[in-house]
Amino acid sequence: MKIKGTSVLVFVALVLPTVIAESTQTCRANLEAACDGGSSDGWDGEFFPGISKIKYEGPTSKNPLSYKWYNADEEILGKKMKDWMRFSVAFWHTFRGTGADPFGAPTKSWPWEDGTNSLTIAKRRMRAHFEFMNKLGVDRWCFHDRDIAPDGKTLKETNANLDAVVALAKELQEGTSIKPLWGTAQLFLHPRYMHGAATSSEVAVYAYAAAQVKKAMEVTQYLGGENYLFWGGREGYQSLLNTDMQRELDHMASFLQAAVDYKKKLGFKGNLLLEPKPQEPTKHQYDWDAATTFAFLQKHGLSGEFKLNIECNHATLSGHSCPHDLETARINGLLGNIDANTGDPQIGWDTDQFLTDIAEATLVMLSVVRNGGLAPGGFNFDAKLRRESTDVEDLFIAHISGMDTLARGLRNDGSLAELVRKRYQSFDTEIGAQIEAGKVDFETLEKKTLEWGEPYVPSAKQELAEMIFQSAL
Ligand code: XUL
Ligand code: CO
Repeated sequence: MKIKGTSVLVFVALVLPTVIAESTQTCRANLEAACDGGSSDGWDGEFFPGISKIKYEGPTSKNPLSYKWYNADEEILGKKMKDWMRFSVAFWHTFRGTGADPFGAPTKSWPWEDGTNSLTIAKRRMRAHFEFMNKLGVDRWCFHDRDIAPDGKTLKETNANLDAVVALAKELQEGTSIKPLWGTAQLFLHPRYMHGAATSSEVAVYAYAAAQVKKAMEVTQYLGGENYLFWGGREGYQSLLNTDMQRELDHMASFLQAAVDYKKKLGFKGNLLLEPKPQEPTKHQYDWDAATTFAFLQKHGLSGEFKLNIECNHATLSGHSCPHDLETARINGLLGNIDANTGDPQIGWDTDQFLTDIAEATLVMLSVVRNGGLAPGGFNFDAKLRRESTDVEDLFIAHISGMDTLARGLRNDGSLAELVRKRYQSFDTEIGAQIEAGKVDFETLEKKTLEWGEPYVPSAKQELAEMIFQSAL
């Protein structure tokens, strides 16, 4: 194995002795050298020929392969747009999405794929991913362990596969500002996780999941990942009849506590993130929404150790709006990351579409600005092309459109601060301040009411609020 720089070698030797398997040869980015144990990954030249680096051309541009609103280095509200946004490509959708659905076969046949899940193609795919990020001008990416490297016959073999692809990713990152926004372990695809991972009825599955998370945390740190994520896709139930809910939730808390402990052992500085979703694939997922997840963290003494990754389509599945869950997370000090996507108002499942609604983006950005940004989190495009979109350039267009929509949201001032301030001004009084400080008892309030008589109740001015908001778009 080849890693440049002695400090990296010393670091790996001291802190992560088992992260990278020995003697795994990595493919060079330029593919001149043979790789994959002696044979090249068989792809020469560019993966996206004819598409050059995407540039900012301004709102009047008609070029679909240009940014109209996202101007990375432009300052808005005291920060560069790229620092507000911290955009990330989701490896699983962009490079593993096939267009298959429960009724239909894959529709996408990207030229670099050969229909296998081999290590050779995993490496070739990783090189395509880096060319994509470089051309898009996005320097963060998110991955599941199993997206980027194939399962082996044993955990050891699987880890060795992962090490081989991670070594290539590390090499491709070198000399760039690219790094993972977060990594995660895929604890939902394999049949062993059918009853859950941390909440499985089987202790050996709990242990397997722990081993998988341990490794995923290590490689995330090794790649310079800024956060580590848990999405509990199968942590929930299909039927309460056969479920010991209390026991499962306690197991989940023990699992997350062990992750906190291991993070500290690793010296991993990023945030641990939990991603709420109400259901799908389970009937009920324990991390239902931001409020439920917050209550779980508090009950189990885990608050302060985790932030939330709010996904817009998950928020709407839980019966909220995306801005509702963002604000719930924010006011509780938990807003750590956003999985930027949207659902379809007529479809009741997680369609993971790129967000193109400017009003929604304006409200999303309002929460982000109020939060002072998302760092070390960012916006991960947990979004995929429609099944019917099958051109390679569609991958670019989808991301550009999602990025421009959020950039436009940042440029809009959707804040109705003055209107909201006025609405609550009756509390900007001596008695109001005492109430807010929790110092007024019922007897005092009864006395006040007898003195004041029937209260004056003004208009909420909702239509005015809507009018002002619309004119900001
Ligand atoms: C599933 C989902 C996941 C997580 C990562 O709905 O959002 O892709 O973001 O496991
Ligand atoms: Co997500």
